[in-house]
Amino acid sequence: MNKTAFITGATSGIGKATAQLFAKNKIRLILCGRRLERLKQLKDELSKLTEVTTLQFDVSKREEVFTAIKSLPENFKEIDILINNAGNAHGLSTIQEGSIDDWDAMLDINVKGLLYVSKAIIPQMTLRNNGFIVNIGSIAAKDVYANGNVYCASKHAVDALNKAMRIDLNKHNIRVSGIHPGAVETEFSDVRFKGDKEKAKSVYTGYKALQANDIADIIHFVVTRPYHVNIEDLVVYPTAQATPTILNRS
Ligand code: NDP
Ligand code: 8X3
Repeated sequence: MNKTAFITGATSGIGKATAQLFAKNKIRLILCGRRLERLKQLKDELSKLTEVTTLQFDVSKREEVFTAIKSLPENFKEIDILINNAGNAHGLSTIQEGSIDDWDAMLDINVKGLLYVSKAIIPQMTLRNNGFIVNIGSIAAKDVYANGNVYCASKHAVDALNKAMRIDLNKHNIRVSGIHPGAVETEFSDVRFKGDKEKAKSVYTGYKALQANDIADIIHFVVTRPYHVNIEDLVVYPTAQATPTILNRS
């Protein structure tokens, strides 16, 4: 597959697993994240399989996003597939006790970051009337659970933007898909609980959570359908999870 994919949040979890699977399938890669050392390691690993370039930037910093994407080498400027994956939950508190810094982080990264990256990449897609955008939402985009308030709001916004993109980009022949995972065992809970490893680990104990590779498989399936097929929206839970809060840990 002689395509170029731009993956945000490629330094960990779902983004990294997607980069690894795309590389095996010879998709050229633009890997993004803030942690430079991880970007370098991943580039070394995946360059054995496909062409790779990296961009270090914070998706929530508007200038950084546009400057980084503008700096892409000429042979990487045509992007076929955008995976809007970078994001996290910050904190898990009631609305009355939540931290405003956490709220800002989630809205700036999960919503505005996705918008900035999309705004920088969409023009070369509309010009070519060709492209594929995959937005990583969450079950928190479909449902709201206790203490999830602002994270759920940020992912509901991703769901709305996913629908809006599909409508506005329809006349440009651009495919837009939303993928909404339940519990995936990544660094997600480390970030949510600010490095409290015990608390993070407890999220995934007593049942088999989804693994990053499971979501990467689904993303790869979605982007490799024939061009006339657009998988609009996909919600995926671990078998042990029925809703955000009903988990069979037996
Ligand atoms: P990880 O914490 O493992 O990965 C998050 C990735 O996002 C990292 O590569 C991180 O890179 C990047 N990132 C975070 N903040 C920024 C930022 N400000 N600028 C640039 N990159 C950033 O979590 P997951 O892989 O689980 O999460 C990926 C996506 O999947 C997120 O959107 C998350 O909301 C969603 N999701 C996760 C679920 C789960 O249970 N794990 C379930 C449903 C959805 P770096 O730190 O290097 O910048
Ligand atoms: C991550 C899954 O249930 O923690 O989006 O919101 S959940």
